[in-house]
Amino acid sequence: MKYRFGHPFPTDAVIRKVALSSGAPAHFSLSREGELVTLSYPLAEEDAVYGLGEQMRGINKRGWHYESWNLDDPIHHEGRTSLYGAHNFFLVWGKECFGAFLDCAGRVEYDVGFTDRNLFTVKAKDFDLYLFEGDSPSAIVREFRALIGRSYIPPKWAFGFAQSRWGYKNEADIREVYEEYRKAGLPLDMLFLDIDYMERFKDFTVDKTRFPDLKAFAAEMKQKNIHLVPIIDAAVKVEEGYPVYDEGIQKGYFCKDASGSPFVVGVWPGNSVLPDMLNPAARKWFGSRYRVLLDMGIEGFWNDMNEPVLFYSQERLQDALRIASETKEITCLADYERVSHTFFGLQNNDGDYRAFYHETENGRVVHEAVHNLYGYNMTRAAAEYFAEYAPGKRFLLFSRSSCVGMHRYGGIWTGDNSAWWSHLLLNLQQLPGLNMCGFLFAGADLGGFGGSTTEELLLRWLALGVFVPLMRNHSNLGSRPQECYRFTRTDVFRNLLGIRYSLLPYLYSEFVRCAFENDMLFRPLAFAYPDDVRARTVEDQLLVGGSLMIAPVYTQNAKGRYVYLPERMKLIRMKAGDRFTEQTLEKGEYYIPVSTEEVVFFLRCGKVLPLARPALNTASLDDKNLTWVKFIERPTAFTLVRDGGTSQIRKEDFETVLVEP
Ligand code: MIG
Repeated sequence: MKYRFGHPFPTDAVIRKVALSSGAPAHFSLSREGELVTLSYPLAEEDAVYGLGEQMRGINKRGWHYESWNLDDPIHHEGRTSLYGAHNFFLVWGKECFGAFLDCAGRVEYDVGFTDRNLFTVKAKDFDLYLFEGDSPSAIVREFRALIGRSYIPPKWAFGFAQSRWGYKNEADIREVYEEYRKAGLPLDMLFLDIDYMERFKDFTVDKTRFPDLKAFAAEMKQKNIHLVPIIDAAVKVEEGYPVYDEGIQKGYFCKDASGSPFVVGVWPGNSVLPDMLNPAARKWFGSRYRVLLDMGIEGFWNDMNEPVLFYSQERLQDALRIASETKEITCLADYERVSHTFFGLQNNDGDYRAFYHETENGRVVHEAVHNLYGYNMTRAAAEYFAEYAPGKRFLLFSRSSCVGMHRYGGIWTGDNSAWWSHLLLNLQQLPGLNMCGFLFAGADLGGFGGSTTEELLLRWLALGVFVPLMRNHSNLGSRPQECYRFTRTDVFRNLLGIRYSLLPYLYSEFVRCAFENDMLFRPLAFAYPDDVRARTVEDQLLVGGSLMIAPVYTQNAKGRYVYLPERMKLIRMKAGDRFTEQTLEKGEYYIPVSTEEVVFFLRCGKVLPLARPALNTASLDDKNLTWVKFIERPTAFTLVRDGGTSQIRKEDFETVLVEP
């Protein structure tokens, strides 16, 4: 059922035509204040609310308030309400079971039992509301996903391990990381280039003093089975003579202020302009700029700063400077506050998001009304161009900012987390919400982006990361270096990374299956064991695909943890290689010892798990000779996907293997 409120801007999130229903939507009561619509739903004690994509605060979202307003938040602690993505799908489950999607380009506010524990409200203007009914959460998610289209599938090499850091500044740095990985026998598929590869942070340029011949370097690395993955930022430097700037200005492709002049903002390159990602011609043009790097043999990118981040707008900065210079003396606190606030308020200021415009197919639109579509359309720009550049080829592409709809074009990483134990748990808790919205290719910065990681935190984080599609160790400029060879127990890191490659045939096959069947790769226990009251509240364990349950350790100095088994399962312990030990456990609560040297997980009853020999990279992974871990009494089918990994997957690439007990 679909209902319209106000005049929604078309987001292209939905790929099917759905007729508008008449009358009032079920489940909610409605109220209006001007254009703002509030949907209210009374929560019963047993009601849980799932979804909202990458939002923080648990798998069950009840008990807090959230906002869909794409925002760069480098220190996202529990007190915050919005992150990088706008993922407006949720599912209410308790006395009834239904799903809702707000197809909305602007701000949406959720109060999920925050103000009143028993009341859930959603506030927005100009949106389409889709309601989904079904027997189970999984069925509802499937319905929603069918409506928004198939999830992006990256090339197979993108399921390998990636090392990244803001601070690798030239070819020598990248080479050194590669050499260290190789010397230590640590598996690796990708090395990331952060903004320092560019010439003064200018998109689609390469600093010749740092990377004299990126094309040759990329080819050499590819020979070694390493893909270089450069970053692209949203904003374009203002600089005459820089072709991307000149062309964009000449064609009128940058966002403009009310008077029609390009809107100037400060980001890494200094004064910059924002490509109008919502103008189809500008989007096409921006996408085609990736060609410079594609021609150098680059096959993967990450799109950053596309909320979009505004460190300042030129106008607001001038105001702040004026206020400061007019204040000759600070004689009272009020003077101080006036001056300091003008500066503190510069970044990502709401007023600035109201001060520039997009030229869309539907006319001129103020940015504020379509804010959440910016990163989505930057990524779409790239993906649409890749499809033209090399039809049928799969590229790696993921973005920091996103909105439902972008899941068809690329994956995401969850932005600037911190080297905190709580963010390891957050990583786990974000995954089901993301999967519900079609973001299957996702991951967090392993080890934590900001702050100082520790060997123990990184090892524990990797023990979760081995199950997550995007497995990337990434960290901030100036933070403690955290490449896997930086610590004392290199052999343990080697084993953990090796386990990732052993698990790859399973993960990859299940990922592809989930994309084709609109399934979730990561499910809360509640979804699989709906009648189990205990399972319905588990916030720190997940099902991974059809066969596995994981329960990672996420506290410091732990020697293990309590795990809830909602049914009989096999505990699998892997330390090195594709070797494992197994132990059958009945349904119940257990304290499971888990050292930092192993990956422990559970095989569900009636299921099988293929394991490959560990490999140094995906290219040398042998997915023909598999060992099967089994918990079955009769022959059981498993669907393997063993395609070449670089061209579009077809149904014919699915192989059903019958595994004997
Ligand atoms: O404002 O390019 O989230 O992954 O390393 C910081 C530098 C800009 C933010 C990204 C992070 C990246 C960093 N970027």
